[in-house]
Amino acid sequence: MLDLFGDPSPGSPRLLAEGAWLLPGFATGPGRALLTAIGTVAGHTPFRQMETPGGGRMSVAMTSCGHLGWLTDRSGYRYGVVDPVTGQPWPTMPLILAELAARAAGAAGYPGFQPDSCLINRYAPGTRMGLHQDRDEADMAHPIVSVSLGLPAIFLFGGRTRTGPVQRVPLHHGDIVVWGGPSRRFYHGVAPVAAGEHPLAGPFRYNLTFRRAG
Ligand code: MD3
Ligand code: FE
Repeated sequence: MLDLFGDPSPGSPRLLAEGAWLLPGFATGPGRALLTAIGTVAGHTPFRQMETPGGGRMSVAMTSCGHLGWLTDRSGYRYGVVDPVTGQPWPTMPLILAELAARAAGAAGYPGFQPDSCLINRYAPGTRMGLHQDRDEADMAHPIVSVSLGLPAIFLFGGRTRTGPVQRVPLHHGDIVVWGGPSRRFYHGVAPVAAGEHPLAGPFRYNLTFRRAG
């Protein structure tokens, strides 16, 4: 069968870099339930395009669940316990999300991962994320678990410096990447998402990023 959205069955883990594992299709089975959980979270705390410290606006729409949510505005990047849009704490992390993240981390060799933050990124066609490092978390020893859903994207994965070679890794619906060890500090980004229609997610790519932020 012609499958435009990648292999729906889990594949063998692939080492992308020191400490970074691609788990192909690890989240394909629960994909529909994960998208439902995203909808529930977004019903409480809507997707928004946040302002950057430089005064631009992010093309990616974001929201969060769990104790801490990632924020950017004119005063900088940080984690916070209150959603500035609702004035309320972020919604509790749905159990299906927390359990998936812990299982994926365990499968990649990081047992006992208990995320306190899940950033939900929503990419419309044409949106991208420039090369950056994730360094707003208190303890960088914890891994990051990233779950891709909906439209595919090309993930850009560099090294310790912004310049230098960049790996291009296609990520499909249901793929999980666990970033730990040295790779935790590597530069990374997402190439502009191509237009399309995903059977479960419609015209969007979603990425869940689980972190121990506090
Ligand atoms: C590699 N999100 O939200 S997740 C982000 O697809 C972010 O939405 C991208 O980068 C997305 O910060 C990529 C994959 C990812 C996340 C964290 C990393 C890759 C990483 C930290 C270190 C190295
Ligand atoms: Fe990142």
